[in-house]
This record gives sequence, C-alpha cells and structure tokens, in this order.
Amino acid sequence: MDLQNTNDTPARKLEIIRAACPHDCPDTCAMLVTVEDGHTAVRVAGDPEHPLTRGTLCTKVANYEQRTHSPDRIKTPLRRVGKKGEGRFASISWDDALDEIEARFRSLTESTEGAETILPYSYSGTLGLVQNQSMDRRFFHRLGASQLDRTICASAGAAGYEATVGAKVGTDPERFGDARLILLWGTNTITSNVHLWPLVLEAKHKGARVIVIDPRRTRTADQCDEHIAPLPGTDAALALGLMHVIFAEGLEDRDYLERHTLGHADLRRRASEYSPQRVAEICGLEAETIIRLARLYATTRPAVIRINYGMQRHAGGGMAVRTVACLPAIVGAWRDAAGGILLSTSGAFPLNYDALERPDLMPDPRPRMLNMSLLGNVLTKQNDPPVRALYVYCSNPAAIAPEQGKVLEGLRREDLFTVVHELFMTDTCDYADIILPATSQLEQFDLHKAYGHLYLVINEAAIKPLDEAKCNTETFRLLAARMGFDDECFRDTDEEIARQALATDHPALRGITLEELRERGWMRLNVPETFAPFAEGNFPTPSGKCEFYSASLEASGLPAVPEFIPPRESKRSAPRLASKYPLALVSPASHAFLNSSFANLPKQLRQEKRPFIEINPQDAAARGINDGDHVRAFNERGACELTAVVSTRAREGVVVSPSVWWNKLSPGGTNINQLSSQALTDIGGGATFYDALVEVERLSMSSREPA
Ligand SMILES: Nc1nc2c(c(=O)[nH]1)N[C@H]1C(S)=C(S)[C@@H](COP(=O)(O)OP(=O)(O)OC[C@H]3O[C@@H](n4cnc5c(=O)[nH]c(N)nc54)[C@H](O)[C@@H]3O)O[C@H]1N2
Ligand SMILES: Nc1nc2c(c(=O)[nH]1)N[C@H]1C(S)=C(S)[C@@H](COP(=O)(O)OP(=O)(O)OC[C@H]3O[C@@H](n4cnc5c(=O)[nH]c(N)nc54)[C@H](O)[C@@H]3O)O[C@H]1N2
Ligand code: SF4
Ligand SMILES: [Mo]
Repeated sequence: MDLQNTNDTPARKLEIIRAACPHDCPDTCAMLVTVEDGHTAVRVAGDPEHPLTRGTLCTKVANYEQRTHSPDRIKTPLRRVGKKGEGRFASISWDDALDEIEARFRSLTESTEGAETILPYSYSGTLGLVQNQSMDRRFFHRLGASQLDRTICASAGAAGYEATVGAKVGTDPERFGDARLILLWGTNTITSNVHLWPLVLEAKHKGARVIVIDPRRTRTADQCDEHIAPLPGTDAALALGLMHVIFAEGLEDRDYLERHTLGHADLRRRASEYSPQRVAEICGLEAETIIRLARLYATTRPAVIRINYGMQRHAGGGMAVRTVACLPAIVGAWRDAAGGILLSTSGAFPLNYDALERPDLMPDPRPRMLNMSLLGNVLTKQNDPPVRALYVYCSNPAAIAPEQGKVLEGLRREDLFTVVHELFMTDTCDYADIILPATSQLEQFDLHKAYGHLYLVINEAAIKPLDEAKCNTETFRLLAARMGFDDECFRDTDEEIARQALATDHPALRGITLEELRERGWMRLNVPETFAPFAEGNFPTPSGKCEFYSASLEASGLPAVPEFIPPRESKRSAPRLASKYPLALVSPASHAFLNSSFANLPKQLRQEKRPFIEINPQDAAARGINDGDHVRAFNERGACELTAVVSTRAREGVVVSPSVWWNKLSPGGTNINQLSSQALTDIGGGATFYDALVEVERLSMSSREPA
C-alpha cells in the first residue's frame, strides 16, 4: 500500500514499530513496521539508520506484511481426521489440543520407557533468543525429553572453525569495504548475505579484486572479477594447494606464524604433499589458477575471506572450513581490521545462554542426544527407547531434512504422536496429529543477535496475535502449567527473558540494556570500530594461538593437522557408485525462498517459477536433455521431478538445484531432499546435503518456452 496516497483517509492511524527480521540469515536486518489502527501491518522497511541494513530488505522479506496477513495462515488448532500425510484436519479449541498433548506427554513420561520417548524438533523458523531458545528449551529440559543435537546447518563449519580459531569470531563485516582482495568462498553473497554486498562493492570501487570460489556460476560470481569453480567438496585440497605455493615461494608471514600459531612446521609438511598439479587434479582446476591465486592472496593486503556454508555440507566439511581458516594466519592477514576471515559473528555475543535455556532443569544423568540430521533413522530404526512423540516447531523436516524417504516413512508411523506448531500448512503439518497455530514475527516480542554483524536487534510485537495464533513462549508456558512444572522460570514474561539474556558482566555487553535497546532498536556490541580480533594473536583456543595442530581433534580420533577429506560420493572417491549415478548434486539456497520458508507465498513462487536443475550442455547432450525438458533426478535413496535448465553455470559433472521447495507444491510431490543422504560430516555431526551422486533422465520434452 502506498502511504503517500492516504490523504483521503484521515481517520487512519499509522504507527511505526521497531522490529528485527527473524530469519536464518546473517544479516539480521533492523526493520520498521508500519501498523494501521493498531491491528494491521501495512508495510515493512529496512531501518535506514542501521549500518548494515541501510534501509533495504531482501526480496524475501520486503513484503512481510503479506506473509503475516496471508489468507493461508493456520487460524486455529487442528486435529487430524485423515491418514497421516493426507492433510485432512478438523478445527479444535486450544484447550482440547493442549489436553491431548498433556495426556500423551504424561503417559509417556510415566511409562517405563520414560520421557526420552519425546523428541523436540526445531531449527531456524526464527532465530529469536526469546521465541526459539528459551521457554522451549526450559520446557523440554524439565520434561526430561531427548535432547536434539541441532546440526542441520552450521555445526560442521562451527566445529572446524573453532578447532583453528577457537570461537566463531572473525573479521567485522563493516570493515570489508577497506579490503584489497576479497575471496567469496562457498557463499552466494547476493542471495544469502545481501547486506554484505554494498561493502564488497565499496571495496571494488576502491580497486579491490573480488574472487568467487564456487562450483556453480552464481549471480554473485557474475558480478565478480573472477570465478574459480572447483569440484564440490574439494576446498581443503585447494586451500592446502595455496599453502603449498605460499610456503614454497617464501610468501608466508614468518613473524606472525612464529608468534601466533601452533604447529606451523606440521602444516608446512602437510602442505608440501599438495602440489598445484595434484590439487588441480583433485579440484578439477588448472595448476596455474592455484599458483596465481596463492601469489595474489599472499601479496595483497588487506585480504579477507568470506566463507559461508557451501563447503561444509560435504563429508569433509568440518575439515574444509578448518583448513581454509588457517590461511589468514599463514599470510598475517589478521593484522588488518579489513583482513582475516569471516564465517560467523555469533561467537562475539556473550549472552547468558544458561539463563535462557536452563540446562540445570535437566534430570541427572542428562537425557540422550539425538542428531537432527538423522531424523529419518531416528524415526525408523531401533532406538532404546523409541521416539514415540515428536514436537516440531520452527522447522519443516518433511521438506528440509536429508534422505526424505526415511523421514516421511517415520512421520507416517501410526504409533508416533506428532505435534506441529506452525504458521502455514507445511509438508510436515500433513503428518501431524495436532497442529497449533503460531504467530509471525510481527505478532511477537523478541531479541536477536546476529551471525553476520555485531549488533543486537530488538523486535517489538507490532500487532496482536491474529486469529488464535500463539507464540512459542506462550505455548510452552501453557504446557508447563499443565504438566505441573512450578519452577519460577516458567512464569517469566518475554521481556524478563530478554533481560536475563543480557545479564552478564561481559565488557562487550556493558551499557546494553533492554530499555536502551527498545529506545534505539539496535545496539552494537562494545567492540572497537577497528575490531581486529587477532591482530596480536590472542586466539580463544586452548593454546591461545591459531591452532594448525589441534590436540582436541586428535583426542577425538580426527586428524590433528588439516588434510583433505574427500567427498563421500564423487567420481574419484566412489567410482562404482558414480558409474550408476555420475552427477554430483548441489542444492544450494534459492534466491526467493529461505530454506522452505516463503516457498508457499505467491510472489516468491512467481520469482522462483518452478523447481529446476541446472545441467551442463555436455551432460545434457549425453542424456538427450534439452533446455526446459521435464526431467527426473534419482539415486538409490529416491527421486524427484524438475525442469532442466541447460547451462554452463553448472560445470560438467555437477548439477545444481536451488532449494528448498515444498513437496506438495512440486511436480511429482517430492523435492530434492529425496536424494540427499543422512551421512554426517567428519567434524560436528553435520548434514551433507551437497554430497550426493545422482543421475538425471528426460521424462518429457519441454512444453513451454525455455527459461
Ligand atoms: N535467499 C536465501 N538466503 C538464505 C537462505 C536461503 O535459503 N535463501 N538460507 C539461509 C541459511 S539457513 C543459510 S545456512 C545460509 C547459507 O548461505 P550460503 O552458505 O551462502 O549458501 P549455500 O547456498 O548453502 O552455499 C553457498 C554456495 O556454496 C556453493 N557450494 C556448494 N558446495 C560447495 C563446495 O564444496 N565448495 C565451495 N567452495 N562452494 C560450494 C553453492 O553452489 C552455493 O552457491 O543462507 C541463509 N540465507
Ligand atoms: N537440499 C537442501 N536442504 C536443506 C538446505 C539446503 O541448502 N539444501 N539447507 C539446510 C539449512 S542450511 C537449514 S538451516 C535447514 C532449515 O530448515 P528449517 O529450520 O526447517 O527452516 P524452514 O524450512 O525455513 O522452516 C521453518 C519453519 O518454521 C516456521 N516458523 C517461523 N517462525 C516460527 C515461530 O515463531 N514459531 C513456530 N512454531 N514456527 C515458526 C515457518 O513457518 C517454517 O515453516 O534446511 C536445510 N535443508
Ligand atoms: S532474510 Fe536476511 S536480508 Fe532478508 S530481511 Fe531478513 S535478515 Fe535481511
Ligand atoms: Mo542454514
């Protein structure tokens, strides 16, 4: 709605509320929500004052008021009346819904198998500290439910990075504008971290060189000086090849190495095994490219690397991140505020997580931990005790979890009691016994940290909950009361929870109060403007140094010194499998969806058009596939139907299918996670979404114009 054209409706009362984008995105934008007459959100905008948001929101969130007021919102609690998966439900009252959950949870906790039969399943519907990391955790801790190991996205990279650097702290994104060389390594910045882009452009305008390292030619690669396309899952080899050249040519920063690193002789020895020729073969690159990149990286200052999650969704994903994270210490790039590496800033927020989550409420010994990336196995294989109840919130596992065939088989179990707390009728909802209507970000209060900048951002409830929707905290308060949990913390208000999160003595939080945040909307952590965290070493590792040698990895049976761990499924590492399924599938973040969020909304569906798979002209020709053909991608785990986009954006041997579509909105009724596997990463127990061999065959010819 155009607010300028409102002169003829003088009775309208407009108000601007400060909010935060809740989605799983590094940018955590500060938003301004325009509310009409106290109950309708009519506009959302980026806060022009916020140094990274700079007044813009991405295409996903720019019309958030439409998501909030969508006619497709779930309005009341629902009880299943059809078969699991059918999606037939009848409206019931909150009281009846909570009665049923209480009865099931009580009978399970009182059974001989106990409360570990109950599994919460949540991830990143919102990243709010209040709505997704407090009352929910307290409730399941007090219940004694199985713990969920939240590995589906970032645990491999986090563990790999921490083994090298010590904590998820890196270059301040606000300094990127001063860099002279930027490597965008396994990140599609314009799609998944768009508010970093103006800083990349600023650096470019000042003469910086920007290089993308990604098996796919992304829209980010289109805008850069150079695109290097290694085979998926080979980044550790590439990084070791760069080190080989740097050491061989004496381009390392000896002083930094000697003073601030541990194990540099070991790493030098390891790198010597990775000649440019050997690495070129592993990565499918020219040796010359590796030599040139190494020289450029070692001789340009400031040089900064932005890594995201692309490289970690492979069998060796943890080690890949660990290895790349060694590079800045080798060339002394950490000396500059605009140099170093950035994976995530989340480790810079010293909040009181124990106060939020209350792990002390758990019984002793603590309940078992189940890995969310193994949901298919958890629900279908022998477990002692078996999972008999699943409580899903802030996640859509039927669409986003790997090896979907197994996940759906598990969700179909008649003896599994499934609760789903959701805004929309997702694929997961179709398998629920009870569905609870959830609020959107505009209807709830929250406090946000960020993983792509150094600001805390407040989210005020802009409007009251619509229809019968309730937020997560309120729902868990009600459940806690029914279960008779009388601990004081179950009566905390959302504001009190936010205050508890901020209650620490850490200097980075000094002066940051809830009142101040509500007044200003967002506040930067107390870290210097020229934050150069490791200019003088001081790594938060056990040795205080950048650890090329890691005793803790060695103690857990992993290689102590970086090395290349090949993909589980690739031509080189699994030739027999590759003879049947020769194409390496990568299913990265799509531009208009955010994982499976937004993938049901009209504007975003129009933007993404249809589920597609990019295939190189050589590979397409070998299969008689033309641009626009309807194809089937398959492997031993499953199959899905897509439209072929024949393009050199996918290198030969690699196919790319941006994700995550809803199954029920996809032709054939299944999405790309039919093909991904439940194999885990080397470090961190992460999912390996991009480590999957597939074959693609033509189903029928194009019926429409090519894309
Ligand atoms: N528009 C949009 N934004 C998002 C999301 C979304 O779904 N849509 N998702 C959000 C979430 S949850 C996350 S975790 C982040 C993810 O943010 P990113 O990490 O940027 O996203 P991905 O698409 O997973 O991977 C980035 C790039 O890595 C490439 N890649 C795949 N395998 C490899 C490899 O082995 N090596 C290298 N070098 N590159 C590889 C992919 O082709 C892709 O272009 O984005 C967040 N932002
Ligand atoms: N093939 C493939 N699969 C992937 C990925 C990929 O790149 N390729 N990416 C992976 C990654 S990086 C991630 S992080 C995961 C993400 O997977 P999920 O965490 O499941 O994320 P979404 O698909 O966005 O689903 C979040 C759901 O939470 C709901 N929600 C939002 N806010 C709230 C709230 O306040 N309360 C409640 N109760 N619900 C809410 C939304 O409506 C939405 O349906 O997917 C992974 N799956
Ligand atoms: S999804 Fe990311 S870029 Fe888009 S509005 Fe939210 S925080 Fe900003
Ligand atoms: Mo993610």
